[in-house]
Amino acid sequence: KTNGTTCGLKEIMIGRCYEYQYLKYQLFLTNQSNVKNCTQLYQAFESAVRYKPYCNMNMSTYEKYFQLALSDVHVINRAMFWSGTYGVTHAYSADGANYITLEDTLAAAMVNGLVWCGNENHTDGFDFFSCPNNCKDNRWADLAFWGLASKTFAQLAAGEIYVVLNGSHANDRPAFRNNSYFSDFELPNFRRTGEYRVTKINILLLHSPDKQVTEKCGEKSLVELENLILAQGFQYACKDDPEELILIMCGNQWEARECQIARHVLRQA
Ligand code: NGD
Repeated sequence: KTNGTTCGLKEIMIGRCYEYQYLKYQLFLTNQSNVKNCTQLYQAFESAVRYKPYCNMNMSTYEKYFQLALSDVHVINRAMFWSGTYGVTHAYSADGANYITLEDTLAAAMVNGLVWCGNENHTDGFDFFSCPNNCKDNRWADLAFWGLASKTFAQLAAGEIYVVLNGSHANDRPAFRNNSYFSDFELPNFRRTGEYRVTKINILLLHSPDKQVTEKCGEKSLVELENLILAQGFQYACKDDPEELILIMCGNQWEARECQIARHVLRQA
């Protein structure tokens, strides 16, 4: 048992939709011919889930919602993916100013961080008390929203793309992991042909200050990933600890030994 549907789900989603289109993101992903009707978008979402038993969901449940929300969008040379690096990736992408993550698209921004589940017996059609987050007999129910979100976003990415991975996981967890959303829903769905094909995949491999370095570029799961990428016909590059990302991480871990070295170097400059 986890938390139930977020209170105010409808108002939050519609409010976020207006904020996204008229304030926050108007420079990046929306143009005037492409403004969406927020009520209509919410309706498409609601009709997929309200009064529906959670464990009956599947990968087509939210198709109409994503079609409406993401039609005509392409993300060229700025799409950024992440796996095990949510915080630092979003600090770096900066709400779409530097790069565009899934969460910077309208479809995902409207619900990121929220919880919801339908319930056929509840008067509201949502269960505000508790949501299952796994269905024994139907793995697809849990993936219905974020699986399709990830797949749809991967299909919009074009040109050079960026993937931020974590090479400091404990307990033998690899940087590139089977069963992650990135490996199951994003990597297989990058476009290989046409005007909007992906040309090159740039891996940014991070190591947290003062944490162990479990993998570097050219090692272990990164070799596996490189082979998959080259086999699909994309160019591959991998960089350990790009400096701009280290500085972001050190902003929150100023006391780490490696960050003190950075501070020392910066003072001498
Ligand atoms: O076993 C799980 C589980 N593993 C991860 N997560 C899980 N949720 C479960 N119920 N059961 C959730 O997925 C968790 O909330 C994480 O915050 C999220 C991502 O997991 P992570 O860091 O291991 O990376 P993934 O590769 O699986 O997924 C990240 C990529 C990224 O490029 C986004 O474009 O997939 C997209 N994404 C997937 C899932 C959720 C985004 C979200 C999101 N915004 O909530």
